[in-house]
Formats: sequence, structure tokens, C-alpha cells
Amino acid sequence: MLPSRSDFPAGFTFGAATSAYQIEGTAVAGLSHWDSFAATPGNIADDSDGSRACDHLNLWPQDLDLVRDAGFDAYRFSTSWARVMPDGLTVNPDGLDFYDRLVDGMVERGLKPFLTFYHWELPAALAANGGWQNRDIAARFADFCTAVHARIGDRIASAATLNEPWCIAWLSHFLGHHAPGLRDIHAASRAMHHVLLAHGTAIRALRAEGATSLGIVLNFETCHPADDSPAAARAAETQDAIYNQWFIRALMGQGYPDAALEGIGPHLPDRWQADMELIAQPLDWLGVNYYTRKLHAPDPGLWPHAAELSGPLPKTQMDWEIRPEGLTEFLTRLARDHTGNLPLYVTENGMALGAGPDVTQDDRRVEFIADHLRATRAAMDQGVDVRGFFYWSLLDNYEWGWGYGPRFGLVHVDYDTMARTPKASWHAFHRMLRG
Ligand code: GCO
Repeated sequence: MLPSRSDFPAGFTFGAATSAYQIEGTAVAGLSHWDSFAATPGNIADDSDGSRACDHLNLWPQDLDLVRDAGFDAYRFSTSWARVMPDGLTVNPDGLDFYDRLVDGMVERGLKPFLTFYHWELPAALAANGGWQNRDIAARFADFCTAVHARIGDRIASAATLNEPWCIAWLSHFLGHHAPGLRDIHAASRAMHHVLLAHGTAIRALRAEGATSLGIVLNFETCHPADDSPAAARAAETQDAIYNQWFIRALMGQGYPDAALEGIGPHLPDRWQADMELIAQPLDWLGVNYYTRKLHAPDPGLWPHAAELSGPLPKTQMDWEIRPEGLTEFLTRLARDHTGNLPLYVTENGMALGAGPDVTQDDRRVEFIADHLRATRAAMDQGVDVRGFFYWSLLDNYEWGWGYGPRFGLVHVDYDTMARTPKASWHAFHRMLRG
């Protein structure tokens, strides 16, 4: 059973989250680097792509009904850059029309729109120009954000520039798991900086247009040493610096962490220090995505001298350990070390769970959500200003390199018929929120 709504303060926002490429279907959108990444053999577990996804482009009214009917206050969604600007530069009015209707649909249903401008569909034309490795991306991104804001900003409750810069830069350019699929420390280091420069440039441009309630969504993952050795402790510290400190420190004007600069510093663009002030724009809130922890063992190879190991805790369908206390730890640590009184939102938390013969049966997910809601409440009891919790995801959807296998949804999607079927977890939210 989920906690009750009255365990949280009045005005605490409960929501469900999705992203454009994962649910919309790409018809009439421009090509993005995800389309070419997915078209490359070996990149996606089931060789699938986002061309049909959940056909949200057509079925969005029933999807928004599901958000409203569960009793959620808010819906977190993203705008596809490739749909809004197919060549990365020129606005396609049809692309914006879609988001205009979608936001009207939220408002009509009494849902607060929580916008994320960028959840990873870089237009292919910009990717061909170096993408996040090219400093020019900062100005291009600010233009994209202001174009979206000009059309739908009047109805947006809250807007994040970027979703998960660690994934945009490190996972995609160093580990090679996401588009553009590079394994190159020079490219990765430049992306690690340019993604923040793009954020700061966009915030400044949006403020000049009068936008309010602006933030960014970062992901955090607990990094524990795999054993008691000093070398394992160092491996975990380095990973923590890259994953959990690089972005938040820069955003809060605290500079990049030394343990990460050791490997990344030599590859940063010249005069990167001069950008740090622009990166540290004042924010109205921070979004926190939290799923799991990883163990790190020393690796004699090249920097960062760390190898990821699988831990002993119970796991989700992604093979991710379930560790709810990590969410309390990050929320309290952020407030203590970085964000002070800045309002925090849990913008993503959720679990993948394979569908059994009865697709509505997901009691383990209900338990997972209950534990993470309690972990959020525990941080609030310690004085952290958490304003909301968004479940990832409303629907089963395209899980990037994993394809359509992992199912994160509160609502089951039959990918042949596109039928939506609420699971027990959707009903649990319904009982909690509609009482
Ligand atoms: C992310 C993204 C989502 C994922 C989700 C589950 O956190 O990687 O925001 O697009 O689907 O996190 O992996």
C-alpha cells in the first residue's frame, strides 16, 4: 500500500513523467541522433527505435486522461528539438502545434505542465556539426528553448532546461551507451562542459523573455566501494565526482570536483574557467532523478581506474539494485552540501518490471513506490524542502538502448494494438490521491 496523501504537506505535487522520444512516435519529426544511433546494428537490445513508440502523438488525449484519472496534480513531459526544429535551427510550426495542443490538454484536465525542454533528441543536423562537442550548441539550445517558451510558456507551471546531463555527456560520449555512441574522453569532456554552458545560456535567455520557475533535472546514483580497500574507496570517490558532483557543483558556483578534473581537465575546452559564472545562473528549483546504487572496484587500467560490479541487493528488470535509503541520502546531501534552501523535486523514480500473464499485476512496483515515497518523506522530516514526487513512467515505453523490453509504466502498453491497461500501481496511486 502507498502512504496516504495526508502524510505529505498540502500543495506537495504528485506527478507522472514521460519523455518525447520514448512515447510519441517520430512521424513528421525531423531526424535526431537517436534515430541514427538506433539504426546502427548492436546499439539497441531488440533492434527497435522510437518511430512508433506508444503512438502518443495520436493517443495523447487518452494518456492525459489516465494522468488526471489517477489523481495526479502534474505531468512531466519533454519537447523534441527535432520535432520543433527539424534542421536544428528553423522552427517547424506543426511541431510546436502539437505541444500547444498537448499543453492545452493538460490545462483543460487541471494538470500542471512540468516541461523539460531537452530529453535527448538532438537534431541530426546539429549532431553532424559536432553536437554537444561543439561550443555553438549553447546558443542553438538557447534559441530552441526560447522558441518553445514563446509558444507554450504562458501555460507552463515549471520548466527544466535539460534532463540528466550525465547521460547527455558521459553515458553517450564516454561509455558509448546512448547516442551518439562515442567512447572518446576528449569528446566526453567537452560535452560535460558544453551541456552546462548550454544550460546557463538558455536560463539567461529564458529569464530575458520573462520565464519563471526554471530549473534543471540531474540524475544521482549511489557510488559505493566494492570492498574495504583504499583503492576501491578511491574508485567509488572518482565515480561519485563524475556522476554526482560535476554538474551540481558547477551549477551552484562551487567549481568542478578535483577527482573528476584529474581525467577530464586536460580535455576541457580552452578558457573553460571563464564560463563558470554563466553556468551558475540562479535557479528556482532542482529536479532529482534517483533509481539505484552501483558498486565500484579498482581497475588497473586507464583513468578513472574503476570497474562497476553488480551488488547483492534485490534488483529490478534493469538489473538495478533497489535501495530506497539512497534517495533520502541524496536529498539530504544535496541540501547540506550544495543547494541549501533551494526547493527540490523528485522528478524521476521508478522500477522496470516484466509483465506476467496478468499485465495488471505489479505489486512489487507498488512496494517500490511506497518505499521511495517514505524515503522522500524521511528527507523532508530532516528539514529538506522537497516539493513534489514524479513517478517514472506513466506508460511502458522505449527504454533507449534496452528497447521495448523493460516496462517502467503504471500503465501497460500492448505494442501491437497500442491498448493501454492501468496496472495495480496506477490503481494504488488512484486510491492514494483520489482517496
Ligand atoms: C533516465 C531518463 C528516462 C529513463 C528512465 C529509466 O533517467 O535515464 O530520464 O528517459 O527512461 O530513467 O531508465
